[in-house]
Amino acid sequence: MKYTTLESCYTECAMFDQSRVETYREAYLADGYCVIRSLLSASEVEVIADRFEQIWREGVPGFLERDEQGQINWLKERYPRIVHPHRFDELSKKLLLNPKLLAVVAACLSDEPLGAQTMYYWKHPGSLGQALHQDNLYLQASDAAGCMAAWIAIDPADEENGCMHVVPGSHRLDIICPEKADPSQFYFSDYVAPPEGLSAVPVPMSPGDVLFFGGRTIHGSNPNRSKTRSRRSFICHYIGARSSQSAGFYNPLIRSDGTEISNEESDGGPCGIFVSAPH
Ligand SMILES: O=C(O)CCC(=O)C(=O)O
Repeated sequence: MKYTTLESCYTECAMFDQSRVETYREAYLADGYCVIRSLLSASEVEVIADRFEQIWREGVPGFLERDEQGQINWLKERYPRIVHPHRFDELSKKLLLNPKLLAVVAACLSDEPLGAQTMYYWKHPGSLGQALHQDNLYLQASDAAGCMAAWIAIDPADEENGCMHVVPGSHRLDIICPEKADPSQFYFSDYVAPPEGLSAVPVPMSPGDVLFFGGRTIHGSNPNRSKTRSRRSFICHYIGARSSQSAGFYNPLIRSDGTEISNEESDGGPCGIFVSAPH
């Protein structure tokens, strides 16, 4: 069956086994991340993929315009993503507030999750990767353990097309000040080297699998080296309601009922720079 809205897919939410949330939380607390296989159904994935193919084709007036060459302005050839689609796209906002994602994030954070950011990566063949980094350098949630991502695979993701890598155990570290990333491999300038004794592991995923990771967990991805396969993904970032401050770029934050609240703006990160850009 082909759905055209996420609402119709939500009936499949009933298949989500709430009793397993505690197991996911334990894995998250032990390693700094956990993967839930097939958390989103094939129908949900299809609705998301269709919507973003439409956005890619048509653009979004005021948010995603095409230039004279027909390129979408800030999506240059090797740049793989758009940021904050939930601010112009209702389906993306619904996905940010998807009850399955919120249930897992709430359990892992032991807090009410507030939606802070969405991103969609097309990561077409040849797109650059995103060097290893920690998200809370950018979100600056004042409760350092209180920010989290839900990374949803739209395509099969593996080492060839630039799947995610995470550094197990790095969630126990403080925020590390980044070095410069190699611009021939990564479109993002910051790079956090895993400290001695820790190393990055690839996380291959299938469509509908969701990778949850914390704001201090070191993670990133390599370039897409496939000649034919994109590595599409939808990503949600959350800040726990306990954090009264966070970076202004993520305001307004969105509660599960869709209402908006704004945190006090954080007055700077731990590395002596204030980064208000997306990461
Ligand atoms: O999808 C990727 O390649 C990187 C995503 C990421 O680093 C993030 O969501 O924080």
